[in-house]
Amino acid sequence: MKTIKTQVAIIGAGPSGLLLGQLLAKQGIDNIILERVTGDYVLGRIRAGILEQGFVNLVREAGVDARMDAEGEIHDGFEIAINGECTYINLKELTDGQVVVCYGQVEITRDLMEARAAAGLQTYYEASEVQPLDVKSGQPAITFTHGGEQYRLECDYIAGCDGFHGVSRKTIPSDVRQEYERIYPFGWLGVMSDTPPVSPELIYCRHERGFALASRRSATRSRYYIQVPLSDRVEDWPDEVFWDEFKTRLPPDAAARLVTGPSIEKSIAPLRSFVCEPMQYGRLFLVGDAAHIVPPTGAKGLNLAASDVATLYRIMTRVYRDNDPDCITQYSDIALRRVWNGERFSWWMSNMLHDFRGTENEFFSRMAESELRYYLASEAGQKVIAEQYVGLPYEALK
Ligand code: RFL
Ligand code: PHB
Repeated sequence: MKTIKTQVAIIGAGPSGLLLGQLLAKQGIDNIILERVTGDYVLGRIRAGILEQGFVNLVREAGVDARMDAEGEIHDGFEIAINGECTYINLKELTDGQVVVCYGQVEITRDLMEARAAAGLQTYYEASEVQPLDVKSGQPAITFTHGGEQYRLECDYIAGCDGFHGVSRKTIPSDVRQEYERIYPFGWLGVMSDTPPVSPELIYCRHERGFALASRRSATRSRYYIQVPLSDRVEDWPDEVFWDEFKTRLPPDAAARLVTGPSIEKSIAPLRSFVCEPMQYGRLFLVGDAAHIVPPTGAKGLNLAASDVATLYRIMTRVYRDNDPDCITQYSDIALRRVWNGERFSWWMSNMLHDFRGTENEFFSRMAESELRYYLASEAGQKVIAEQYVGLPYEALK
């Protein structure tokens, strides 16, 4: 067994692990990332598209902002449609100037991977049998296999950035770990196509046939979603069938502008709300999807991952720069307060925008539509949506 050493061992080279690694390196904190799959495989996962200002600021702090600034689009607001009738949520006006940036998760991840490689920071891709050990002791370690060789990585701390199916969360004993979950009775079918998007900003649609979202990646690349039953498979949705259904759920003026074309990616994602408490156990910290999942309706998944990264980065900076190891106990409470808020917002938006017929009765459906109409009709209601969509401020350490 080969023994290697670092200060912070990071499991997972998704956006959480890569962003954390880059920020720590900027502070002179040594880190090694272990990733189960190849870099190309990580970049094949098409996920989020909307970045809060807090995320953008962190990417700047990490020094990886050049392409995001050049290619990311600033969105001042978005539309919410109820059966084709649109209300514009003007984020900029409703929140004293805050906006969001539309820039795909794949692009951010690629930028972070390239910056990490350029800085000569160590990542073991295709690391298997990754196993955190002794996380309650003063000297944790991770064993793993890479290229047929067995390794022991000794470290001061472990950041579990390995997503919902990773190994880190399961390292916390089940009598310590509390999990909270809601599974939704439908999924999102997502389609990417090299066609000009129907709208310069996003349109979230509540429609009697089910939810739809018109998003984008650039002036020539569209990202569209529709709510589908959980039993559906991608093969049930040939392109023409998808385009017909998507068009039906769009507001009429957007539908008239819709340009269709071959899909370049098509997948179905289930919707889930999930939180694991606590997010810290000994010297192990859970970050991002390893600790929490939200339905994508509020565009919060990646943004919550970023606020965890911000908190852990500040804590690690204080541990190493100010020699204050006790500050690690603040992590879980600070992270969870923001996580629960994001969970609540995503759950609320999901309830108001989807069709729950089949599992909930018609009364639920009327309540959800009435609630959405109420919030859209008043400036106070729009502000409630806007201030959470742009993202709540990050909490400072004590
Ligand atoms: P990720 O991106 O899942 O990355 C975790 C990484 O850890 C690796 N890994 C391991 N490595 C070593 N050893 C192990 N035992 C390992 N187990 C796993 C994985 O290979 C992977 O590379 O988590 P991270 O970095 O926390 O980032 C979180 C975001 O990816 C996530 O919040 C968002 O993408 C959520 N999400 C969406 N968010 C949005 O805001 N808008 C969306 O439209 C949206 N769509 C999605 C999504 C998440 C999805 N998942 C998780 C299935 C669509 C999907 C399908
Ligand atoms: C996306 O562009 O993929 C996207 C945007 C906003 C959401 C969910 C997904 O709420």
